[in-house]
Parts: sequence; structure tokens; C-alpha cells
Amino acid sequence: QESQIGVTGLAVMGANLARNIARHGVPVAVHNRTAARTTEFMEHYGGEGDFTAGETVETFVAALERPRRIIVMVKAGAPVDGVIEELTPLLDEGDILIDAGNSHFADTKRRTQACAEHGLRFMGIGVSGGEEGALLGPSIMPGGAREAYAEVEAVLTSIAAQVDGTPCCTYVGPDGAGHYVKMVHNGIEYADIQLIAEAYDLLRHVAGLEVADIAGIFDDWNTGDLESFLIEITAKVLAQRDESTGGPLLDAIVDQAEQKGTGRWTSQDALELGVPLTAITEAVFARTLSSLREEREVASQRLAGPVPGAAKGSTDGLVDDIQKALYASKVVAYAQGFQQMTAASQAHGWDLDLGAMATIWRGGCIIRARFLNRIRDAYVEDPQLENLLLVEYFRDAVADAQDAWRRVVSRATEEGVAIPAFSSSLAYYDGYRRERGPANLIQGLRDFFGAHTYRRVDREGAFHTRWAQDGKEVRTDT
Ligand code: NBP
Repeated sequence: QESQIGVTGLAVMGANLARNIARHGVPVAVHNRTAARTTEFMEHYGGEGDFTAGETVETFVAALERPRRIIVMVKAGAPVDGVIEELTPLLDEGDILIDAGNSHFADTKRRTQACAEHGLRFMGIGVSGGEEGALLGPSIMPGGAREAYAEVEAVLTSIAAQVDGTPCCTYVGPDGAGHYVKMVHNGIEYADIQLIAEAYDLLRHVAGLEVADIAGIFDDWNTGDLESFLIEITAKVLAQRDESTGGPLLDAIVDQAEQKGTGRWTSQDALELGVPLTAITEAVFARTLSSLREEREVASQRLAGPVPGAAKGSTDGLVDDIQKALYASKVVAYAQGFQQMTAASQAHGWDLDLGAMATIWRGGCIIRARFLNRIRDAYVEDPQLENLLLVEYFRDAVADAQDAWRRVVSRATEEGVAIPAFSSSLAYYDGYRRERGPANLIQGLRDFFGAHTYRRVDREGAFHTRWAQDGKEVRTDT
């Protein structure tokens, strides 16, 4: 019997995806560059379903029914191009190649075109949820031609996580759209994690709480508006004891955050698009700053400033304030991420359905959260929505939280605790709700030193003032 789908790349993600597919009764052909890994896969999981092992690319391709459907799950970057190059001569017109790794959307656009020249249909799909998600049900963000998606839709929706009977998989858009949305998902994940880390820092070093108590607070928060996978696992990470010291494991972990680059890509693209993506970008920079461990050690001895918690200020209501500040900042982070997807959708002609994106992120992925239901509802009601902050539900929630948010940001600032994501989110909120900001001065300065011109509030046209000469204003666009 021919296999209905193939998976090449049998590291943890590919192996688990192949097992997930087979568990749904679909015959799967498996392949890996290093054949030993394929053999190992068959030894461990061969009995779980209908697998055919392709020792070589040729036998792998030959095992597939036509049009062939091949999921590529190898390391992002050059390996994906290598696999495409190797497979292309063995494939026939109409075959579907699916890159399910964390590829950059621009690479996906390029590969879509290159494959089309050989008559191949290329898809770039985002898969979130880590290794467990891949096995038990990920959130899947498929990009590519709609008619190609139709041929893999049944498989993908069946292996995806399901929430209230709805699969966490829906068509996203052409070429790089799926990988783009996955990239923004990862960016939002960076912001979410940074906000949680800042909340923990405040609870521990300003409120002066023990780690075990903070674990309890996160457990408690997970029963309300903040309910989410990340809040849930924060409680677990905080509660974990270190086998060697008996204290919190957290205290034994080096405070240097690593990153694989998808957060950075999100920020880089926000800069290209001109979207104010402050929360995610601060989260990326916070990881970068954390990595300067040796410099921080030196600076901690030399730079003046308050010691967090030393002021012994009142902690009345502080825990509730931090919860509200966390929630309001999170709303901002998501509002910005969704704004970026709106801008990208316009720039690339993707016609993204943002309500559907919130829907497929409700399960299977790292940012799964109760609050995504509200985001879905907001975009269902108004698909052209400019900013989530303007929706009644979020507007009211932030209005309710803002006094607490301001207290937390000023308290942290006074006590010398860096909360870049909390404070930049508040700065964005205040900047966004300001009818008239100080950019008039920026324009005046630009016109002074560079004759860059400015527009006036009372008249149409572009103007330049001869600031340093006779002070006269001239219209420059006529
Ligand atoms: P890795 O990203 O560690 O990649 C290992 C796989 O790539 C192996 O199968 C390896 O084959 C293959 N490979 C490499 Br490396 N270079 C190759 C080449 N030139 N030609 C053919 N195959 C090559 O695996 P992973 O952690 O399973 O992740 C796979 C993809 O899924 C990545 O894009 C990753 O970013 C994405 N992703 C990962 C997670 C996660 O939680 N790990 C979550 C979501 C998405 P070999 O056995 O011969 O070395």
C-alpha cells in the first residue's frame, strides 16, 4: 500500500508529527538524511501505525501516492533548501512540498516561486506547541495555495489540537503567510514570557515574597483573566525544588536568556513595516541584556541606584496591582502583534483573517489562553478593527487596570527594578491615546537642520521655515 503522506526529518518535531499522523490512521512514509535515525524511529515507533521507512530519498519518494505530499521538518535555513534541491528532480508536477519548520517567511516566498517553476506546489506551515504539541495536537498555521491546502486539510485538521470541537488549524493565506503568522505568534510568546518574568521579579524583590508563595499566586492567577498555558507552567517552574540544594530550582538557573531568532525576526519586520511593536521588541532586548552576564556583574558593583526592596515600602495591594499591570501590558502586547499582522496582510496582499488566527491559537500552542476567545470575538465583530485596545471589552479592562499599572511602573522605577515590557506597554498606551503628542517638535527640528519640511494643522501643503535665516515660512509643494 502506498503512503498518503511523507515526513522527512525525524528529529523530535518530525518524528512526533509523523507519529501523530499515523495515529490518525494515515499511512506515513518516513525519511531522514542520516538513515540511522530512520531505523531508530522504526524500532521505537514502527508498531504505532502504518509506517514505511525510506532508507534513501528515492525509496521514500517511491513509497508515496500521487500527487505526493511531503512534510519537510528539518532545521530551518539552508537545510530546507538542500532538501528541496534533493527532492525536486524526483518529484512530478503537482506534488506538494510542505515546510513545517520555523522558516523565515521571506524564504518561504522565495521557495514557493522556485518550486512553482518546477510545477511543484510549495506550502509553508507554522507548527506550534513544541514536541508535545507535535505529538498530541499542535496549533497549525498553513500558508500556500488554497487548492494545495485543500489536499492536506483533512490530515492537518485531524492532527491539530481541538478546542470546543474546533481544530486549531485553518488556512492562513498564500506563500509566506503561514510562517509569518507563526513568527508573530513566537514574538507574542517572547512578550508574554518577559511580562511574566517582570511580574515575578516585582513579586519577589519589591513585594518580598518567597518563591513558593509566588508559585501559589500564579496558580491563583491562572483561574482568572490571565488563565493560560504560560501562567500555568510558571507556577510549576516556581514550585520546582532543586535536588541538590533543596531550595527553588529557579535559584540554581543562570539568568541568561537564549533565543533562536523568531522574536528578533518579528521585531525586525515591525521596523520594516513601521509598526510600533514595543512589547515584543523590549522582550527581545531584555534577553540580549540578560546575556551580558559578566558585564552586569561588573556594573552591579559600580553603578549607583536603589536596591530593590530595600525601601521597605508598603506592600498593601501590591500583588493585585501587579496582576492588573500584567494583564494590561499583555493586552498591549497582543494589540501590537495583531496590528503587525494587519500591516503585513496589507503589505503582502494576504487577506489574513485575524479572528481565525486567534481561534487557532486557543489550543496546541505556547500562547494558548482564555483571553484569545475575546480577541477572536473582537475580530469577528469587526474584521477591519484597527487596534484591540479600542474594543469595548479590552478598553474597559485596561481602563480598570490602569491606576494599578501606573502604580506598579512608578514603584518599580523608584526601587530600581527594570520592567521594560510593563513600562514600554504603558508608554505605548499613553502615546496611543494622546491626541496631540510632541512630534511637532521633532518635525520642527528636522526642518531646521535638514529642510525636511512639515505639514501644518490649519492648511494643506508642505512647508519649510528658514529658521536660521529670515525666519520666513515658504510652501514647498507648489
Ligand atoms: P532540528 O531543528 O534540530 O533539525 C534536525 C533535523 O534536521 C534532523 O532530521 C537533521 O537530519 C535534519 N537536517 C539538518 Br540539521 N541538516 C540537514 C540537511 N542539510 N539536509 C537534510 N536534513 C538535514 O529539529 P527539530 O527540533 O525537530 O525542529 C525541526 C523544525 O521544527 C525546525 O525548523 C524548528 O525550528 C521547528 N520547530 C521546533 C520546535 C521545537 O520545540 N523543537 C517547535 C516548533 C517548531 P540528521 O538526523 O541527518 O542530522
